Amino acid sequence: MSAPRTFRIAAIPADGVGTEVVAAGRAVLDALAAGSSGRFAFDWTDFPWGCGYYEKTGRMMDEDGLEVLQDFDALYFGAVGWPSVPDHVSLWGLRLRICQNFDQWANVRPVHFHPGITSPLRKADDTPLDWVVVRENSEGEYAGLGGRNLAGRGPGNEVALQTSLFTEKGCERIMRFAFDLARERDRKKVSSVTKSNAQQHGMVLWDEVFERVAADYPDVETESVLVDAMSATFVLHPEDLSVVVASNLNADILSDLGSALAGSLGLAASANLNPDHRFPSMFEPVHGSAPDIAGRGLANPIGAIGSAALMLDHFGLEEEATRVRKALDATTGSGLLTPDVGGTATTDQVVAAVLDNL
Ligand code: GGG
Repeated sequence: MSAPRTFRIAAIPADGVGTEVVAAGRAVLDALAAGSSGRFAFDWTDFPWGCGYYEKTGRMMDEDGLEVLQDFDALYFGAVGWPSVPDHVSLWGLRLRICQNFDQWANVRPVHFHPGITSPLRKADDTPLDWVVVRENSEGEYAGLGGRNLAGRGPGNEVALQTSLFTEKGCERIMRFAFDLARERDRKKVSSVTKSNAQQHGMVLWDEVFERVAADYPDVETESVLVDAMSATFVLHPEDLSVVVASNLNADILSDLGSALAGSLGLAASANLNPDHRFPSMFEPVHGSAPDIAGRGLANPIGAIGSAALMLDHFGLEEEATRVRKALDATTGSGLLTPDVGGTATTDQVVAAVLDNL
């Protein structure tokens, strides 16, 4: 038997339902490790960062937090945001700070349709629907460039500038990532999404790079679609989709649309990857902190558990990842659902069922 592998994971539940869903994913991972006959283990360290921490310290995370996180094999994140802290302060102070500092430039967001969950998209012939949004996660509209209060303008005349940054290297690496992913899927197709008719600098560069990269993947079908048209395709022809690659903002919006169409934002998993493996990658549900249901035991843990499955893939534990996904499908298929997807089950009941189905 080869030596057991211990994966060091930093748990950052952050705000609201983040605490409940990170605990859920952790229970599933710990159950797998307990049943692995010592093949692998998870060594967890908790970080109490987030809006509560900000209220006490004026910071969303410790000053040396990035240095500390650097030594982990992966980061498991909950959700950021709380009404007491402006959203741009909490987002930039924690989630984006981690993603950008660890160059987690590929954000993979599968849109998966679970059995037993009603979706407006299910076709009469039950065509299987399954696609992945690949979000450029390091630049674009989230470059953080711009400013306010330009000189010489008084109250009522303030001007704000928010600049997008598109680099040829940034575009190329996310596109190659999307093409490589498409090659692993049954449907070998990449849809590139921009608004390049209106955004005539950065997004035209994006289109040009896409065309150049596509030439290296003649076996993969391609299309370039404007984001408004792609939103309609998500609703009207989802069976045409396989891998959808888009800039930071467009992909964020499209992936929320995808998960809502699959039944709920609470279902969507994601991986913020540093594919170069120089820094830790971060796994988190797509959803936010949901202050309206936080602390009530009603959060849907499926997105967070699905994100834990993506972490298992990242660790090379693909068999275990598949077991988790099957357990999730078996759970939803049995009708045990949280209120966001039409059921009455609590978070804990869903977690118990997933553990039973493992
Ligand atoms: N778990 C994801 C999360 O906490 N999202 C909070 C949020 O507001 N995200 C905006 C973004 O990432 O663009």
